[in-house]
Amino acid sequence: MSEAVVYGFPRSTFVNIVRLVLTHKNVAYTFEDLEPVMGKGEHLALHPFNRVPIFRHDDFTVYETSAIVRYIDEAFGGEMLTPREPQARARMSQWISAVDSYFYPYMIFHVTHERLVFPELGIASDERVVAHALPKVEHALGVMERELAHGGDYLLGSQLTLADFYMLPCTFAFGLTDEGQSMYRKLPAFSRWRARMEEHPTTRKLRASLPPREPILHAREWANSHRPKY
Ligand SMILES: N[C@@H](CCC(=O)N[C@@H](CS)C(=O)NCC(=O)O)C(=O)O
Repeated sequence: MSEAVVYGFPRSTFVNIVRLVLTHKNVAYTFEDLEPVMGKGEHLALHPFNRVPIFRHDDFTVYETSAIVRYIDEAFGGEMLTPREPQARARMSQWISAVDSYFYPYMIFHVTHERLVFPELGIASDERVVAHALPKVEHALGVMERELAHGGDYLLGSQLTLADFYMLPCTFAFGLTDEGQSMYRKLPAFSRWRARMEEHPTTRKLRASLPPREPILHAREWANSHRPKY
């Protein structure tokens, strides 16, 4: 029996992408909470760029979420989440890259950190960071709305792919902010996709297994190290 381990901290957007894919494919895995050692030697030995997730499968260790989920999809059984056809694969990769470049940085790194993560630690929001990010989020979600308005259930139309699970955790966390909720009300096709994904048995199963949301303690340091300056 092979061993699969996800290393990260529970509220991490990228960690939850990996956990959704493992859950969907019915892969048994253990979760190692790195919160107490984030940025320390034990963590950096697994991820030299000081991030999570890291995934270990027996003696093979890999970091970077897009590499991890592609590996999981190929290395384990269960429903394939990668299309066979080259153009559909390219479209899936396009969405994955778009999450990394155009959705996550503004929805999570900027707005969610300022609205949720920092206030939970007693650190005031920087309104300039939020104001800079919101038009970028609006643009990104508008692109997604137009794609989904063609009538498909998922980002690639009728097929659920890695791209949908890649997008979901960002839209979940941003949806906890007031700005997210008011933006979502103006996006009917996106909101239908979000409801479909949130109600998916895979999402429900993972959510039911997660601990209650606690403040991200090591994020106190992000106010110095990661916060954009405008
Ligand atoms: N390019 C990385 C990004 C991962 C990332 O930014 N993870 C965040 C959590 S969602 C993180 O590790 N933050 C920890 C920190 O910055 O201290 C990937 O795709 O895995």
